[in-house]
Amino acid sequence: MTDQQYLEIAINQAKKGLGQTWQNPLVGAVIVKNGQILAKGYHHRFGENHAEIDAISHLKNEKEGTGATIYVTLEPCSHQGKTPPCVNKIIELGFKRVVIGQIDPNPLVAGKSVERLKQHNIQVTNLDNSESLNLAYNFYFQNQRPLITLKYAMSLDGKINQKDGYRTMLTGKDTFQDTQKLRQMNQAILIGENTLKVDDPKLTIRSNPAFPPFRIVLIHNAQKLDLQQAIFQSKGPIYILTNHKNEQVLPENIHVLVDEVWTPRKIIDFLTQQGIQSLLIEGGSHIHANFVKSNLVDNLIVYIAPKLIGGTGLPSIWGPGISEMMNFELKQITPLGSDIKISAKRVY
Ligand code: AOF
Ligand code: ZN
Repeated sequence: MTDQQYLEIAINQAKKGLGQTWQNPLVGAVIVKNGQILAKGYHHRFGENHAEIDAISHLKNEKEGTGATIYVTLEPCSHQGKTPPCVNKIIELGFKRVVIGQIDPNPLVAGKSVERLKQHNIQVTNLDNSESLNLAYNFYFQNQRPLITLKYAMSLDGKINQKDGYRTMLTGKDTFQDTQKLRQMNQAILIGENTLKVDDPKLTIRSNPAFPPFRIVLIHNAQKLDLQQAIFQSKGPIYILTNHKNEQVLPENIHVLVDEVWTPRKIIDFLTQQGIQSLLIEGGSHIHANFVKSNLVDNLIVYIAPKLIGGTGLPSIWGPGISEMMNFELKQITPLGSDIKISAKRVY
């Protein structure tokens, strides 16, 4: 088998951790000696062993590592985090060669392990083919902010409801299922106060994942929250971004952060400090417009329902305008029951 093929196996291992690794990357590893796969492993869950250590733990005997090649989808770590540096273990066991799928963009690592391995005469090959495993993780470290996805459902005439202040169900159950997956793929979800009032959403994932996304709500005056609203009845961290102090006794999952104005840039800076690598914006149209205006949109997910609403409906993006159009590259067009999903990526 070729290096590419072994790394493919490691990539498939990595995918087993999907939904469990929170802000850590998906990583897989395969140990090979004399053309034989001796062990496979992956990062199972946030806080637990890294992929390399998991694979090593599946060797019959650690000594088998001596003279072997380890294929890892991400450069091994060189720092003491929640677990000790994997690069030390690779050196200690006397691996002969390390084949990686990408350099770790985390500044704590960022090429340091490759250097150390080479200093110990361990051969390193970077196949540069594993970036798609961790798009948001890579984006976060390369851009020092989360990857931002704007999502909305609209009619054929581009409206999100029949009238401002009213909830209109536009899309069907297949779209609902898809939006659940989309939430699961993001570490934070943002909505504004109108959406909170009108839709009364829970913003939860019905499958109850181990690390639910942070739910962020922009509320102008959060002095008195309506704790009967569905979002406050469900578990998981909630951050209220507001300009008025709250005076209630709140459950401990609800955090209120006060600032004079919460511009898109400030929201993103706050999420960056929290280590949030991906943000899904779920409405309403004013928040959409503000993020567009601030040039803070990387991906678009638009669900289109085959309906016409006419003149009274609120447009999907409504508020401050922009002088130049934003360009997107179409990534996918997917029929979902009677709806259509359009996925697009920003191009500069
Ligand atoms: C993982 N799993 O298999 C590898 C990682 O806090 P820690 O100790 O879990 O360290 C997390 C960092 O370790 C992560 O950001 C990445 O730089 C590096 N490699 N992380 O969670 C793994 N190989
Ligand atoms: Zn590690």
